[in-house]
Amino acid sequence: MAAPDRDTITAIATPPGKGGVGIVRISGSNLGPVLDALLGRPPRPRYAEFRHFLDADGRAIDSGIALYFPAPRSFTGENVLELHGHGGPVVLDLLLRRTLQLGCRLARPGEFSERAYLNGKLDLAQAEAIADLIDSSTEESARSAQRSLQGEFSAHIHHLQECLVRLRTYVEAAIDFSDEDIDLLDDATLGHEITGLLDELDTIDTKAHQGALLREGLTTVIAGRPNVGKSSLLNALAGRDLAIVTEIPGTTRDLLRESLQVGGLPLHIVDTAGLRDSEDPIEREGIRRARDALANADCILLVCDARHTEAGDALPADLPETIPLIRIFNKIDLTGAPASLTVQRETTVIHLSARTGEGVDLLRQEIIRRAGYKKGTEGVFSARRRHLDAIRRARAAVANARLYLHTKTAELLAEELRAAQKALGEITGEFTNEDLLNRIFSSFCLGK
Ligand SMILES: Nc1nc2c(ncn2[C@@H]2O[C@H](COP(=O)(O)OP(=O)(O)OP(=O)(O)O)[C@@H](O)[C@H]2O)c(=O)[nH]1
Ligand SMILES: [Mg+2]
Repeated sequence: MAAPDRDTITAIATPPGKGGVGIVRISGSNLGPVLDALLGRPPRPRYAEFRHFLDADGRAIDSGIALYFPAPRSFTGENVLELHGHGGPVVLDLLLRRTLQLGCRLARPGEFSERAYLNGKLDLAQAEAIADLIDSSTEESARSAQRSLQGEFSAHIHHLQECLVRLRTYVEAAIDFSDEDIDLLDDATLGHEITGLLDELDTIDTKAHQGALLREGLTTVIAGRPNVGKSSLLNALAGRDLAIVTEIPGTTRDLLRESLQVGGLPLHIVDTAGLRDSEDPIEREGIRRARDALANADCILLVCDARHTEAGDALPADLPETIPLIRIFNKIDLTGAPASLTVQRETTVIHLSARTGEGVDLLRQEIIRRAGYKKGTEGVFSARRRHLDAIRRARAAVANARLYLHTKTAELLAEELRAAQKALGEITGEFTNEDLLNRIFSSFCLGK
């Protein structure tokens, strides 16, 4: 399939600053005039050629390696030219301006990858993996992004989709022949296949969940009444003196964020202003921000003073109920109680001392356990929340399909299988709307 005509885009592909080599990348349907004007004549395809990069008067702006990849065998699937010159901001800027003068347009962030996707060089999950690989903050997340980029994640999704297509064909046949004597839905293999599909969706969910955790980390918000030791707990978890700690209630007003790694899991901890009714406008704003942070948390650490268990029992009003919560009784050094982890009415309760550090390790382990993070899970893919969401929707649809198989409602069964296939298609980009594509690619860096 030939790529549709698109205008020519240009960008500096190397990071800002000075370096040995700087690269300008150009992609478009028709590079002829640019090649002639900039290089005198087109370079031999796929060979590194040393060339002068010329300005309008035929003088060299810089010289270096020109690499020409004619369509469709290029990153974007279009004609691509890479100019590897010297990595100085001024010389690269001159070269970029020259390409603009020749009619190229400055690429939007992620536009090269977007074209690669639109021209079928990559699917959406792979394109996202490029950004994830570049953004990786740990070795493990880089490896998982590489696996997704190589197409391992997409291959699993395609396999599931093929199973769904097979099942749908079978079920649609059952609907078509429903007047006949044979009941196709009675076939035991159909039930087996659906169960097998659910198992596979569970496996992929686990791997994708680990990948999403590695990529995005876990946002944990520390909340509670003033003076209970929230900032002290942040400092204890971070292992350094980040937040101001005083005996004055209402010390913290702004949100304080710190990213750390706990056993390989990226953990974003947010310390907040103590929750109480306050007349002070600054503190009130701090409390408003605290509530915002709470609403977006993956996990809440609700801190109380171990000496006031009664007051601690009263949850601050309108704490989001759906977010997992760990209840912490701090300052056990003042009560003499030992550090402990117990489960009370389905809530984990940890007694610790932020001052002495006793029990803080129990909390670290509990956060990792809660996140469902297992270091060293085999074959983790880099995945995003939108992938997890799609996998879960597909799983729910297949689970419904199984119910409809039992009740022999073939039309509804077929409908659920169709919904599952559509949900999985969102991952690889077969069913994706324009808005989502824009959102995904605009988060890429420039020149990618
Ligand atoms: N003995 C003891 N004191 C603690 C402990 N944790 C915190 N404190 C003290 O309690 C006081 C309040 O601590 P902070 O960490 O500022 O409390 P906070 O919850 O952040 O308070 P606000 O920011 O005002 O909401 C300080 O005097 C701390 O030294 C602890 O584990 N043991
Ligand atoms: Mg504080």
